[in-house]
Amino acid sequence: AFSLDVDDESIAFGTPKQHGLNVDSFQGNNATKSDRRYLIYDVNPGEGFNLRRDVYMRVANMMKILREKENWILVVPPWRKLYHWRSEIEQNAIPWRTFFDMESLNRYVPVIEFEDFIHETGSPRIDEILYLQGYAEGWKDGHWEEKVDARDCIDRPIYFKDDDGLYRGYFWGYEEVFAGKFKCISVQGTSSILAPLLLEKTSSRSVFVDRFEEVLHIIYGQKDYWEARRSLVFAKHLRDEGDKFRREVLKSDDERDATVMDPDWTKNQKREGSANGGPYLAVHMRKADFLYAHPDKVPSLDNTITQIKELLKKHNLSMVFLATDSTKEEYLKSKLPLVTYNAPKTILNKYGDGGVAIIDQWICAHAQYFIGTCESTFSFRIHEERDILGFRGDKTFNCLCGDKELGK
Ligand code: GFB
Repeated sequence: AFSLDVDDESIAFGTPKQHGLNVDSFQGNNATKSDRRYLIYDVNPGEGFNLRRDVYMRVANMMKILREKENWILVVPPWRKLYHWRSEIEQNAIPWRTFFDMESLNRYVPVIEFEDFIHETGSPRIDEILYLQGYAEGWKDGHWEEKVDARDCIDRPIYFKDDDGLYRGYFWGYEEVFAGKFKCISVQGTSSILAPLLLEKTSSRSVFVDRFEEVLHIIYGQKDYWEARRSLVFAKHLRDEGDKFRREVLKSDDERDATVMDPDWTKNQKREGSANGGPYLAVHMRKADFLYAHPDKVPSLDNTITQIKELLKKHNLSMVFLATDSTKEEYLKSKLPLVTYNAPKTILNKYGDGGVAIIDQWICAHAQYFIGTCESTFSFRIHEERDILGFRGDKTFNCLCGDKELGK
């Protein structure tokens, strides 16, 4: 059994507490608190964890533009229970520090938790909500252009006006929180299109942009994308747990595997091929709702086993690490030299299904060879992590063939 001694109770969720991170230390942030403006955001509740990480990068890159003009601080939304988090434990109002290293995020743009925002402004008030949506009429004449306009709400708003004229609704379980103004905004384009709106069209000090997934990346795959991505370092307690499993079960550690990283991500510039990885093949096998959403991408058990056997032989490996959201038993019966990470109760209770998933991703990211499930953002994020660690592309950007592609 693997257990981790975490003495910092504030990391765990359930009871929001101050984490004490000091945004004033953010490089270049010399301004006083009084000129701060706050950008709070959130994503459609139905979206999964790894798309949410992608949306964070879109927001962070827009923050760069805002900060060229004004002292904007990013407020990250507490994690509410996601559709894929099926364990029978309380998983609401989870702070970001449960999953991510806030100091690393702060090296890219200044970021605070929502509870810090309330603490800092001394009030549960959000000045204004902008609720993003598409255009009711769709694209005109099939012509796509970047645009943004205040419009009537297409769907019935999830926030409502109370008798005092204040907007109430779900604010991550904080019942005292309310907003002063609310507007629906139709938008088509990248997140930069929102900058003039925030800088010039509103003077609200705190603005909550909901449904941020409606806007796209500013320059996908370019320098800013990767900087924002690299700043999304997993929380140390999760990396430590993954490292412990690597060491004790997979004979894998950073010195041997050439995956030592500087704690400050801005100092890491890994050359492709510099990382060797641990002596195992890692497989991410996405199942559950993927079986219905992307049936062509999920191979049968037999075909998965055949592909794994071929890879073991080709790469001269004798151990398989399997990360999956399916029942692991069927694979364990497959007679493959296979191991899985089975989180002890202490870890699950403290970090939830989200934390356990990150540990799986971390272990996959350190394998000599990785193969994931096509189209899964869970696998995409592992690809990126390996890219950052310095793995070769051909040992990273792989996905299992579905039965159709194999002609079976
Ligand atoms: O992360 P995610 O958006 O990736 O959603 P996809 C999948 C979730 O399932 C993860 C769990 O965040 C985990 O909670 N999960 C999947 C796993 N694979 C593993 C694994 O190997 N280990 C562990 N511990 N957990 C999309 C969703 O998922 O799939 C969409 O974002 C939709 O909402 C679509 O459901 C069908 O991109 O794979």
